[in-house]
Amino acid sequence: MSNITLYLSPGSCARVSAIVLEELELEFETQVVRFMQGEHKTPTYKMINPKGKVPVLIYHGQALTENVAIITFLNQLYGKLLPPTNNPLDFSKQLADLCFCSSTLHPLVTRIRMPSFFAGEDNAKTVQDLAFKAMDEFFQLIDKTLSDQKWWYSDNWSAIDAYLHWCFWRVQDAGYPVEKYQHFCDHAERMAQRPAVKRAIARDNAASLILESEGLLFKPQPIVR
Ligand SMILES: N[C@@H](CCC(=O)N[C@@H](CS)C(=O)NCC(=O)O)C(=O)O
Repeated sequence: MSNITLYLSPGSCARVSAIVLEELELEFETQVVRFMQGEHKTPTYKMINPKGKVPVLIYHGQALTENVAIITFLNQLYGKLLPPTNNPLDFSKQLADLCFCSSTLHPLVTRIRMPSFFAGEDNAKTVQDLAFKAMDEFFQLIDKTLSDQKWWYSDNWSAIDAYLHWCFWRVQDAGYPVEKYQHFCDHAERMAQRPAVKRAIARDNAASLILESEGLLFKPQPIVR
């Protein structure tokens, strides 16, 4: 039995934590959370994560939630996930970039992917249209940053790239016009080539197969445009 377990639901932002664990080449188990059954809102699951969300990292028996916290924790232990620095301001800037992913991009990803969750079926398209519009500003910023560098931090791959990649993939899947952002598309291609990313996706796919076999795979209805 491994000392590290990641609670995930396929396609969810837990993929960000799966990618970084794979990048670190850590041995870990995955535990599939059945959203369609409301497993994440049960008292048993809430003993692990009272917020009723994935991801949860169980590290040597201790639970840690939030991608930003998981990434910074693992980086403190193993390095490699963020550019090394002892400078408090530089570290805080890295934290700001992680928070940009989790607090600015992620909520828009969710509104693009599952607008009816927030607004009901009748208003879903309006919410998605607004989220498309809001996302454009940030995708332009990311695209510009990546215009003359391979990764968010120049030549150095970091966990920010994993987070950006998940956001890209999620909105692409929901019909967002990612082709408008050529440098971000190139970044996605580079990410897809990384063995760690391939392994994380394989874990997600395995989890999807389990849920599909149980009739519990969540597939949001695409918005007709
Ligand atoms: N800020 C959190 C976000 C966690 C989150 O929203 N997870 C979603 C999946 S992407 C979830 O568990 N949703 C289930 C629900 O809210 O019912 C993080 O980065 O870990």
